[in-house]
Amino acid sequence: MRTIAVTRELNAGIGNCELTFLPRSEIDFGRAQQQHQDYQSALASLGCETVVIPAPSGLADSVFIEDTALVLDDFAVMLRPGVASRRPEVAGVAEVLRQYRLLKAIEAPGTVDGGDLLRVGSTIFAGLSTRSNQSGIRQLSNIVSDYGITVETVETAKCLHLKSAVSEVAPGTLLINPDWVSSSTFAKFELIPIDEKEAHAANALRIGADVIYPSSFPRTIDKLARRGLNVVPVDLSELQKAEGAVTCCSLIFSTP
Ligand code: CIR
Repeated sequence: MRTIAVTRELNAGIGNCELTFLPRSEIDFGRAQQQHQDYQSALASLGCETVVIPAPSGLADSVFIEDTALVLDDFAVMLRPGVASRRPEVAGVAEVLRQYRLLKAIEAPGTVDGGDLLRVGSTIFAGLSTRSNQSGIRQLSNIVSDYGITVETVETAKCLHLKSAVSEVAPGTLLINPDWVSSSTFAKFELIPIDEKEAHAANALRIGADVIYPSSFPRTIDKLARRGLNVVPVDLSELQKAEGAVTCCSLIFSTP
């Protein structure tokens, strides 16, 4: 099996990105491009074949490709992002994913951002957030239930997406910010709390036995390393100004 990482080029208009919890600050486009390049190199160094989709003009947030689709083993679900400005991103991603998977879709009035979907084994935890609504989560649940996958809704309020608050760093081991999401929801898993001085540190991208992770959270990196995890640090400081993180810049899946 090959591991594919689909990414999307950074849009020159990223300075006009959507922002929910952060104030707007200037993004250095050249630096952001270099950081995005380094992120893609990190994916390649871990054995991923990267497929890069061009970014059409006008789609300021298109680099955050995770929010447009959920790729599962047998099919992919094209999502319907919670903000209208991001919905035109979906079509270009669908064109690429249809080469690998049968496509299903979330329809209006449902909305789901991929950042709200945390898959752990046969469960998808779905964040009910400013971006993902009951209708979207219900549709997703109906789509995946035929394939033995269960959807559990998790309320989020203090952060953009569920995966801002919790992500998987090893099979059955979750990195969590317990101030942003209830630990009791994930009681059956091994939990690693982030360092409390690094509120945004719970988003990690697991690629097999390795974890791509922002270099801006050194205290939490120490914690992960002490647990024996192999952390591959990437500097994403410019994309973090756009409320981006490591999971949101790729769609990762296996293909023969
Ligand atoms: C947005 O607000 O939609 C973008 N500026 C950031 C999206 C980040 N997506 C993610 O973490 N899945």
